[in-house]
Amino acid sequence: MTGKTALITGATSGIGRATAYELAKNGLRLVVCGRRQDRLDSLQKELESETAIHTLNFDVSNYEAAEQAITSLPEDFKQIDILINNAGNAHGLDSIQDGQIADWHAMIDSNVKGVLHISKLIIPQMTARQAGHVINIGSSAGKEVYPKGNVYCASKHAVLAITEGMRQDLNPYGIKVCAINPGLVETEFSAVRFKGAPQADAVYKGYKALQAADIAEIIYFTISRPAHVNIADLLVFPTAQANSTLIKKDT
Ligand code: NDP
Ligand code: 8X3
Repeated sequence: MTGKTALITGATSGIGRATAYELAKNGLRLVVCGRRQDRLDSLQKELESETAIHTLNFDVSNYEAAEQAITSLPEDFKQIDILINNAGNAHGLDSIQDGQIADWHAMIDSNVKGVLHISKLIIPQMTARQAGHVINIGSSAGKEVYPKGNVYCASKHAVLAITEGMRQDLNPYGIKVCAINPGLVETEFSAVRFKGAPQADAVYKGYKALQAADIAEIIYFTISRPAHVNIADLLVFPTAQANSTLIKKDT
């Protein structure tokens, strides 16, 4: 793995940020992406003594901005060996009749179109080299639908469909494609979903949720398997969680 370059979207928080730390620790070079420049700057500062790191500030839902950012990569960061499509969020938790159009657009634009945009910009260099690894961060919400999850669940079902499509289309090129599908992970995810409202605090109370570092370790395990091994699809829950709605809480 040492010397390979990974591009991580959504590296300014949660799973993406923890993955940047885990991969840097294991000698991977990094291109880290997000929209919050102060966080990209601090990530660069914290990791630059450990590995070569380059930051890119763009919105994954904006194809032109993404293209400009990827094109701007300096020569020694242009080859991306591992693409981690992680950027995304839920926006709102509402019954279908009450959902906000702006929330639906945000989820489809970031979680679905964002994955397609960055994949379109990176995969052609992988097919040209006949090598590469794409990891899409799906969700347990891509495998089941829960009440009021409607559009978020649809976006993550789409991520799984895209992942399967990629695995088939990229099979002739020897490119590995994987979806990692977490259940509840304690990150800024719920603060974003509930727009900072107090409901967000309750989501991770009364049980031990997965931590971002748990998923980061799984991502490193996935990318560090031997050349002939592709972890194709992985579902991971906290022990307290059996499915999207069955969670064993202390009280
Ligand atoms: P966080 O809110 O902590 O992190 C989300 C990251 O995505 C941030 O770095 C944010 O960066 C980035 N991001 C969001 N939208 C965009 C956008 N339009 N353009 C560029 N960057 C964007 O949440 P998580 O770490 O939990 O989420 C990461 C992924 O994991 C998501 O795809 C989420 O759906 C998935 N997931 C999360 C689970 C959980 O329970 N937490 C469970 C299953 C899956 P910035 O704001 O700086 O742009
Ligand atoms: C995040 C997990 O259950 O909030 O994808 O949808 S959940």
